[in-house]
Amino acid sequence: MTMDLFAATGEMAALPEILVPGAMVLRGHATADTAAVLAALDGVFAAAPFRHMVTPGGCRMSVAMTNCGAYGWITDKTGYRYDRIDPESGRDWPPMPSPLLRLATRAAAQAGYGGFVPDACLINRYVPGTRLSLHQDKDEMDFTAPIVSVSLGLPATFLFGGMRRVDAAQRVPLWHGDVVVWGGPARLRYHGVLPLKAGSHVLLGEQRINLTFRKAT
Ligand code: MD3
Ligand code: FE
Repeated sequence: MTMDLFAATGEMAALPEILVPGAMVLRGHATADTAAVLAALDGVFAAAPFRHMVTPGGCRMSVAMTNCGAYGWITDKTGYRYDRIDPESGRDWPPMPSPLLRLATRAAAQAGYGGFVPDACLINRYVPGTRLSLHQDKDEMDFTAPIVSVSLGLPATFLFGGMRRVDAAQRVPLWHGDVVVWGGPARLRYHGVLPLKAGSHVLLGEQRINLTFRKAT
């Protein structure tokens, strides 16, 4: 008798890919969580709708953003920061739904960061043409904590640079369900996202949603 070892899920778990020391791609790690995550996000989007924030330089960001968790990342004319209050509603950000928190802690543990407890989840929405220019994530208090990112919907090309803006960047394709854990020596690298290509995803339509789980405080 020939056993089908992969019959239970219909897919093989890919081995974690190490991009650079500290950066690990878990291909498809969130795929099985898609339905629970999207259902939980509906509640977040109802309480804290996507908005286009303004950079300190006065530019409207093409990426639409919102947050859940105790803290949310915001930018306005006065600067970038984490805040407990959504400036659009004047209320707390919606709490981080359990399926999201569980996904983030599970992925972090798999990448070697047991005990990661995010207190912020920034949610980015890209439509075709939207990009995110090269930047560092350095508004958090504790750079020993990793950042966990979850990609949903249309694929994107992620740019992963070095410690200086001018350092050459490698291109990494990210697909629906991919999870990346960025910690250790990768935590302060420059990174960005190339303009999203047109397309339609079976579940999310003409958009990409990226969740980044962070320890803000
Ligand atoms: C590498 N978001 O929200 S996630 C961001 O796809 C952000 O929306 C991108 O960059 C997106 O700040 C990329 C991957 C990511 C997130 C944080 C990092 C990569 C990182 C922090 C350090 C190094
Ligand atoms: Fe970033």
